[in-house]
Amino acid sequence: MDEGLIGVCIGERRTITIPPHLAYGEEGTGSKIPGSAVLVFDVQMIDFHNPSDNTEVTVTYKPEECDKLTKKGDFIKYHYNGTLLDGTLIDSTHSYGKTYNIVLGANQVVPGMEDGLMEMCVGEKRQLLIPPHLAYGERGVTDQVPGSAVMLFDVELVEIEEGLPEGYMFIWNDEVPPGLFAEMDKDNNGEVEPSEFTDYIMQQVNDGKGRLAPGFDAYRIIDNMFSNQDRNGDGKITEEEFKLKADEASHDEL
Ligand SMILES: [Ca+2]
Ligand SMILES: [Ca+2]
Repeated sequence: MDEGLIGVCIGERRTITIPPHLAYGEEGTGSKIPGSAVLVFDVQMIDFHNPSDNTEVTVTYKPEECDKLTKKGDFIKYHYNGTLLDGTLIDSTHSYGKTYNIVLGANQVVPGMEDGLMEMCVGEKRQLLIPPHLAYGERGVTDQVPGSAVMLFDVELVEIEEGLPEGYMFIWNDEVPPGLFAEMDKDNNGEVEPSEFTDYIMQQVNDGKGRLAPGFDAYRIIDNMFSNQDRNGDGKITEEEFKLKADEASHDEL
């Protein structure tokens, strides 16, 4: 059957005759196929795809000004309308009346969608033809997407919020303020408690002095930053711990 299907095109019908040594041999199989049987198949090719196929991107509208392009780590808002090749509607943001929002490159959508949304500018519209292995695979999605479905998405990029450099969850917009530890330790007890830490970081963000990675929960990021500084895990950061971490130049260092 493998050999009989090589070179067939979509829509084509073929009769494939398979001799026993390329089918079930002298033994046969089950109760229906006796030994040494010649098998004759009538086949019609409905559709096929190749695992090396990529997402096919067609730009359907490009704004005159199209300089700022999406990249990994950006928080983006977009509209989509997703159908099967025969036009069957799978899902559309327009039916919810709001955009779909993701961090690009964070595996929040199928790989083909992620590819199709890269290097796109606000206002741009594209049509994405996504092969099954970059969409919902051989299994599909129960009651929604059949197995091995090629997906067709119309997408429109609505907004980009620029992400941080890869690996960073917080960055300073300018120089790191001197006397940082003392500034964070509001009550001056020689330790930075979680609330002091959180207040300080949020203050920097609100004042435009620092930036958190967009599209993630701010308090979760700050919690992680705190744990990272609190070397011995006792729930507070001493000046000594703070210095040690700063020397290591970790990614979301202060
Ligand atoms: Ca304190
Ligand atoms: Ca500690």
